[in-house]
Amino acid sequence: MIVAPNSIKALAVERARALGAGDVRVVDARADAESRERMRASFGRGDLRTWAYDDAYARAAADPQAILAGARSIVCIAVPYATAEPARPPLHGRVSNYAWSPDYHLRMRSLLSAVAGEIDRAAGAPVTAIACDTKPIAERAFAARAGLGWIGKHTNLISPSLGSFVFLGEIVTTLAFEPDAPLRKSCGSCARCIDGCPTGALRGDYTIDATRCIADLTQRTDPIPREMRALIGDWIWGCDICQVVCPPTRNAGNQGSDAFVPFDAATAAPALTELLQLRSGEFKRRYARTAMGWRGAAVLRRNAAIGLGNALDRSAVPALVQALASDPHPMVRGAAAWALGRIAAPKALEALRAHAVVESDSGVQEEITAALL
Ligand code: B12
Ligand code: SF4
Ligand code: SF4
Repeated sequence: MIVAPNSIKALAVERARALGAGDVRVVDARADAESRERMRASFGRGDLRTWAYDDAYARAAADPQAILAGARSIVCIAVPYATAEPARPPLHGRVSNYAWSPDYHLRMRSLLSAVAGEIDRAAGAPVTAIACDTKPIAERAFAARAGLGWIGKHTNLISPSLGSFVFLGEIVTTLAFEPDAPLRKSCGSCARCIDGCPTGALRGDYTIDATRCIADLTQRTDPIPREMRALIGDWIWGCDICQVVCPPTRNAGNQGSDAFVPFDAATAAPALTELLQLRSGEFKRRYARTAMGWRGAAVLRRNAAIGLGNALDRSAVPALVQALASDPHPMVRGAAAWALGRIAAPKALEALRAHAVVESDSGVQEEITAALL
């Protein structure tokens, strides 16, 4: 060891802050039994049945040894990302603020790698592993234990100074850094996120039925359950409602750096009829660089159709009729059928009846039948 662990901790904190971290805290890397139990309960209830999470995941995510053998500390980092919402004209979709700028995974990875490199250099050996979003680690629970904030009733980590619009990232290390203390805070009697959630996903006991969450629904690669579609409103990727209404997050304001400003208005608030025609070339050009680029163009076209159905605007009928007639993906044709049934203008119903005769996919046929009921 070239430098004492706590001097390395100070170095890491300083470097992370210089690179855009809003807060940095350390927790010891003991397995977190509470987290494991809460995850097991959540998976047992089926709260995350759209994800391939199981008991083995819960065990790994609650124990940093799964990421780095010999782990003794975790440097938990919060990077604020809230920036001002661009103007959104009628019939334009709404994108969550985490997805309207360059993919945060890349930015977080570069920040975490730089800080981890600094730690390794000071230690004189590789002693770190980094994680952000994609690895099995209970990021919010460890961040809360490190004192970055508390887990709110909307289930996100809320920093008292930054709010909940923060990305979380971790540097797991075999070095023993002095841990920071957790905060003694909770949401108290506040219930704004629960009242504000349009789908009833939040139970009020700090748990969520993620299958009802718009963030989950808009990422699904199979048809969105019919009973959930009207609740999605104009969101075409993710949802921010429970955080926008959250007092500490409102008070924190927009603390995201320029790196999180929307690429352009068309990415952050796309015209729904144009999005309905999105093909893979344009998809790659516009969305591959964002955090909404991993599910493909058809998912976004499907979401545009749902948004148009919810807008209940007859001017969208021609675009939906075209999608019903010619979209190559049955899921998109099915969503267009639903939207036409919801708008229920004479031309919309006529197109549904005409298309029923030629549609070969049984799922789309079923959507047409339901739309005409
Ligand atoms: C799967 C996933 C989702 C799923 C499920 C979300 C969920 N609430 O579980 C869906 C697609 C719905 C989702 C949505 C979003 N996500 Co997401 N998601 C994840 C991911 C990959 C795994 C989360 C997971 O394992 N969930 C299962 C639950 C059971 O476990 P858990 O959340 O880890 O931990 C719970 C327990 O540990 C427990 N717990 C443990 N100890 C204690 C103690 C107390 C006192 C309490 C109350 C609870 C508690 O509470 C935690 C929260 O319920 C994480 C990255 C990661 N590896 O952690 C990002 C992550 C949680 N997501 C993130 C973001 C930004 C979002 C969205 C805001 C994006 C958006 N705007 O659309 C929304 C928020 C929706 C919401 N209200 O939660 C951030 C959250 C940042 C933050 N400030 O908390 C993360 C951490 C990614 C990152 N690296 O920044 N997400
Ligand atoms: S992100 Fe939206 S749908 Fe999901 S829990 Fe929050 S308010 Fe509800
Ligand atoms: S809105 Fe209120 S209850 Fe919900 S997370 Fe924020 S402070 Fe907690």
